[in-house]
Amino acid sequence: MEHTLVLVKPDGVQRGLIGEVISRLERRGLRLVAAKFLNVSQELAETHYAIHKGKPFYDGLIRYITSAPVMAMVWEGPNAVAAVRQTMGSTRPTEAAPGSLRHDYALEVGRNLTHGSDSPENGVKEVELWFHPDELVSWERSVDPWIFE
Ligand code: D4T
Repeated sequence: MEHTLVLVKPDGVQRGLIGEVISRLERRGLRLVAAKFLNVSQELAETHYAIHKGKPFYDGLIRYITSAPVMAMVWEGPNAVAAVRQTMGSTRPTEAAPGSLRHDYALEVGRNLTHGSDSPENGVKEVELWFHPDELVSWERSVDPWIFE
């Protein structure tokens, strides 16, 4: 089953939107695998956003993600990566589809509430970066056959 890393970023936590994010992912049918609430270290932030090093928004991005706690989660399901990104909406909130989280709750790219892995391969890498293997819970729901084909 495909895994994806989901972060409720500091703005989402401060604005009391952890429950809203979880609720929308549950409603979609995705299955929660792991969750933890943490302050992101400088080292973790730099590793997670290594691909953006050198870009004009990099320093602000690192300050933002380390500025307050985040809710880090692993969600699974068929096409979990694509499903989560669709539920979140485009990176730039003013380009996000109506009804998506970023459309409904955000205005600026540097305060876009959530993170979701951008490919199944990065999903695997990011889950390994943020979680120990023994933090992942393997379980079944009685409704799974009504959601997973
Ligand atoms: P994350 O990784 O936070 O889910 O964002 P996305 O996957 O949707 O988008 P991304 O990797 O392109 O950008 C990472 C992060 O950088 C911020 N950002 C991005 C920014 O502040 N200014 C910018 O111009 C861009 C492109 C927002 C998300």
